[in-house]
Amino acid sequence: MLTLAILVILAISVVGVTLLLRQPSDNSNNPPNPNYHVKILNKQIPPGYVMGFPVDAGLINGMNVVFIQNPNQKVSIRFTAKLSGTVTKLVIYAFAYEGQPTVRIGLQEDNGGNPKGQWMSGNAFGTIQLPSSQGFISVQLQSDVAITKGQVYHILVEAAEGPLNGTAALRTYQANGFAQPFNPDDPDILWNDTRMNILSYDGQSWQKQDKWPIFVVSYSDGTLEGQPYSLAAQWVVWGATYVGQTLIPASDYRVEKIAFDVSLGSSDAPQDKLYYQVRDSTNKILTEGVFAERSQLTASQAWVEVTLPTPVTLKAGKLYRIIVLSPQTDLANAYYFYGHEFSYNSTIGYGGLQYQLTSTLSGGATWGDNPDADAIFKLTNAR
Ligand SMILES: [Ca+2]
Repeated sequence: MLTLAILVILAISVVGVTLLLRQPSDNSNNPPNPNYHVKILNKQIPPGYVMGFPVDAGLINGMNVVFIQNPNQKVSIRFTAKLSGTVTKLVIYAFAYEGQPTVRIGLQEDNGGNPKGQWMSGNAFGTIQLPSSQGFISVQLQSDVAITKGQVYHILVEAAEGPLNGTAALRTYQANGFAQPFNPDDPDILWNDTRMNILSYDGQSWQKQDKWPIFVVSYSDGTLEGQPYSLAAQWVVWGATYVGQTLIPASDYRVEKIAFDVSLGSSDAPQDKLYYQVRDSTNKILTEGVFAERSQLTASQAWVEVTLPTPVTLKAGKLYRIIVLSPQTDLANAYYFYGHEFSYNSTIGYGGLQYQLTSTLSGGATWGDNPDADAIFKLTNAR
């Protein structure tokens, strides 16, 4: 079993590396989709306040899988409903590891932390034969079901045939982050869910896996909730390729510390150190400096935090880019910059479309924002 998991992780990390070469789109300096409503709160931000997208401190790398090999085994994605509504469809990230297994995916109520053992509405599930290609799997429920904000539910996955014709695999994050990335009340922060987890059943008892789940709940009115990323990925920083996060904060901040999750890449030692910049929507550099010396970094991803010489003001509703660069380094793969991507739906990723991973291949002349990805980052308000 361990060998299987490692093979899958290796396969997934190969996918991650190919993404490094993805070309940014050419929507330079445009704010996100103008049809998207930008939320402005103008909340009073206290000194020392920290915000950003650290799921699990951002340091646990990679993906994992949970297997279902026979009808005794089940997997649950436990979550607290963020919304009330009528659920019509469930989405998970699953595939056939071997054979052509057919699984049932549905909703159950909670009973003391575990699934209750019966489908809501009698048949609030869908059945699907999993493909061997990895991807989001969507099932329509046989019967729609109302769920209530604040209540705990389980998306239960089990064999729909006996014996199971193969091995089903659910992809999860290794990270024990228990949050939905998008918080409709305040896009600047995560929506924490202390009850979120992955549970697995071996035929005897339920066990918590402490993994960050991948799932989306779709309501009859078209709204969605869940954790829509499916890939822990890295982007390269070198030469004219800079990477960072675009943000349109919902409140005013006076930022004095910036942190990203970075590492040395796979090439030889970079010639230049890493620098940071904060730019506004006109591409003007508001502040810049050294982000990390080469000697500070290793091949393992780690938080690097810098204190700005003078705090920089980020105004609610205005677009900013916070980026890292190494302009005198001419080795591709010199530095890696980490984030999460392949969002099932970009509007329920971290910060919705107000926050997006950004990159340039032209030394900052034009920028391409990536609605389906967000950097791992942290900002601290001045004290
Ligand atoms: Ca986002």
